[in-house]
Amino acid sequence: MMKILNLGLGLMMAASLFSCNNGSDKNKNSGNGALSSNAAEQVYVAPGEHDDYYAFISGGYSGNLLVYGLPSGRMFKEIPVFSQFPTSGYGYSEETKPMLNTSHGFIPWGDAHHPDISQTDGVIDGRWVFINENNTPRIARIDLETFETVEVIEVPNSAGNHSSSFVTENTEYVVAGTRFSVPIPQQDISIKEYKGKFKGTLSFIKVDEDSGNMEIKFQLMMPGFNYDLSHPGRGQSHGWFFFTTYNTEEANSLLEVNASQNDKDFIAAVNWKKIEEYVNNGGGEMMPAEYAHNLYDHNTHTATSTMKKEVLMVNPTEVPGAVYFMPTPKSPHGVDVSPDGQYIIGNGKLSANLTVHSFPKMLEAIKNEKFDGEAYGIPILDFEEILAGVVEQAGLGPLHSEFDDKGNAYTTFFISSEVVKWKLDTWEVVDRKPTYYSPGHLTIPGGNSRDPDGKYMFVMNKITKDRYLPVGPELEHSAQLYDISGDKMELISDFPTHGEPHYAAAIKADKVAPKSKKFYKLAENTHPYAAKNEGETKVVRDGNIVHVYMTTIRSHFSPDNIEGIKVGDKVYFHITNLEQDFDVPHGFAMIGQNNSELLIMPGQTKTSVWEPTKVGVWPFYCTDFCSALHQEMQGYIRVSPKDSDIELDWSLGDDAEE
Ligand code: RUQ
Ligand code: CUA
Repeated sequence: MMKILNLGLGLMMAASLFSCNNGSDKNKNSGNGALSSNAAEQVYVAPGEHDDYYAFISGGYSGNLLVYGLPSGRMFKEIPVFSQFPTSGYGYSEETKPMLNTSHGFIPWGDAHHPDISQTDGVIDGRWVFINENNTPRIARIDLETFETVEVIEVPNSAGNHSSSFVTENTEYVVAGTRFSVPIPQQDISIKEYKGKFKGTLSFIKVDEDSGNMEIKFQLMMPGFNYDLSHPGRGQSHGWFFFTTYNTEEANSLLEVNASQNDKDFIAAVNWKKIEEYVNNGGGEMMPAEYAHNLYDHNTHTATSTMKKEVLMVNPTEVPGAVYFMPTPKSPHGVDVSPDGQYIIGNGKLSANLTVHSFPKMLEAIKNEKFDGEAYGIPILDFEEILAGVVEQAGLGPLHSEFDDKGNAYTTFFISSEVVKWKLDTWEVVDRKPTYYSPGHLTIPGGNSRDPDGKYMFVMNKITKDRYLPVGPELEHSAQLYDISGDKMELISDFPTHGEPHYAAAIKADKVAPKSKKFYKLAENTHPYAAKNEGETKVVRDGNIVHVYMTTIRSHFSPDNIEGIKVGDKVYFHITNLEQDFDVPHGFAMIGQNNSELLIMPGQTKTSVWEPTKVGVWPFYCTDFCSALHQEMQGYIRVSPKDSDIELDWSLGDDAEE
């Protein structure tokens, strides 16, 4: 959570000029607000009916991605990304453990922030969602046919991977930027040597057009500022990427004071096309690095983790014309680009005004060398020369902006707790609505594209407020949904989200739902331990390693009786679900197993390990209610002492194999 409220007295006094809604006053529902039956109708999705939009909301410190429907605000799925997830066995099964591998070893948790949907021609296409992990820098890709995480790439030379993971308008790149600058390469030096010695990298990760596979194309070695957020240019500004910075003071302690000294920080404008060309012509230098690249295969149903050993580093001062700094007041947080690519909005989080830069003016200023000094060899553009306009007194503490299809922008204000609608080109405020809590991000479906949608907007909290029944010391996180189709925004509902929601991406349901996978074809299953029919099931011993090739079908396991397992064995249950129909997973849970259950989709094989420690006869069962005879879906394993000479034996019903 950001602690902006702790800032100087001046700001607090300024804040008091604005009405500060904190959610405790129920009478402040404005206009024909949330309690009217009209609003209820607008979010009512009748039983059995489907929502119009998918919303992919960050699960924040759960490390996961949450799938919601709009306008209902109903949650459909929690997709595990950076954290182990016992509901499906993600990060617990042998197949998915490699997804959480990093250069620091296996990491069971992550802090997810900004989902972004892939684009084609500047329009979101519903193929993949990318999301960043802030703590141990990583970017993940989620496949929107299976709604599963299929790739995770670690970002080396980075720390606090926050200005990530936003895509360019043809998904050429997914971009990541470091929030914390660090010594590069890492070394044992005094923290006091921060200034000048610590650096920040911006990473351009190439996305394969067909497979979606990611590969770090190059990293830019930037001055040791904090790179907070980023957004791609589009349309006329396609080929550029914009990153906000704070702490251009390069302080290494008490940043809340020391990083708020400069009146202006920068938005870094990066001409990635120019750097790409430089790199394609042999520019840049390979430097040693260690980072994991983890890839899940839908045929083997297995992830692999490859440790990469080097990365291409580019020094921006060696590529003339590639990087400029745009001075932007008051520690900008979000940077957002208008749908036509003309305006770059800097949300100065300690400011009451919004600064809007002009892309055409920026190009002019570059051409005419209208510079105002330089920082570490990077030209600083003259503020007045690139200014498109200022939205005056819009609110306090702007964080993020999104856009509709009618030339309006919407900005969240953390300190004055409101969302403000204003007009691009004229910069006039046309509407403001309280959000009842200190908001962070807001989302309009397609908002980060050339083609935003004008129907709904939702605002997500930073600091939780009492919108729901209390559930102990921490209140539940929340989003508020507004209808933005009219002149005035109308609050139509609240819905809870889980984990700090950070950002979300949303898309029309008909771009995703028709492609949603129904089951995996058994014929395409190339898992090395798959048993594709009950005849292929077996138990194989190799020293103290035992492989159980097991199948599931309504409503039994094959085999369901196993004898000859001994204390000290390491038993691998490889379970293939033989079902070939929509929505028939089976589960597997073994008593006393130091692991999670497995939930196995039709046609899939999953593996879990069990190391029995006690002699006896131990049951296992299916955890998913799969048929009227689900309770009968169970089995036994006999565990004998370590030195026992009981032979391996397995069977199912009358057709027992020997
Ligand atoms: S941000 S604290 Cu996306 Cu405004 Cu992360
Ligand atoms: Cu299979 Cu319950």
